[in-house]
Amino acid sequence: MLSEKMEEALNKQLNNELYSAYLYLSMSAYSTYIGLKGFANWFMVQYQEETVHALKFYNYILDQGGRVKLMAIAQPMAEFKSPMDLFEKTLQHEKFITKCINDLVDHAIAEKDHAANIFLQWFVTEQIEEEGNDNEIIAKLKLVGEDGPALLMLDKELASRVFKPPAAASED
Ligand code: OFO
Repeated sequence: MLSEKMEEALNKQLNNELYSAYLYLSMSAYSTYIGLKGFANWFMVQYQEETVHALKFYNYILDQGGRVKLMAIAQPMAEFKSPMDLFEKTLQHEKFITKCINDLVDHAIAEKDHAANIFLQWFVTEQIEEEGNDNEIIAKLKLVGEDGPALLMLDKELASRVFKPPAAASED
């Protein structure tokens, strides 16, 4: 069972996750446009992961007898300065999402909503991985600098990322 306030907060996060998907789809398109197909693949996988995150909120709200209220998704940015800019903006966005998840956990604890708290723990762990991935790629981009061949090697590495649906994502 969900309180009205918790239902509203979870719907807001469902919207945030859909925005995340939209943002990374935009970044994927930009990467393809500038000739970095590996970067484009990385962001396309990220887009798919965010869609799964959104569906987890969608399913959880319904499982708890709540109402899903889909809201307008904000327009994501389409222009970026460089590959480094893409990942700095990605990290910045993921830090925002981490704060949203932490606020939701605080909310669940304050309401003694143990089910929501347990549900949200998956996202707490996921955010550690998300920020870690971004920090790792930013560190590599710092090493690459202005070196074209090194950038193409990193592009090749990012081309190998494969979408793996998290366990039971379609049901949870
Ligand atoms: Fe990027 O983790 Fe969801 O939003």
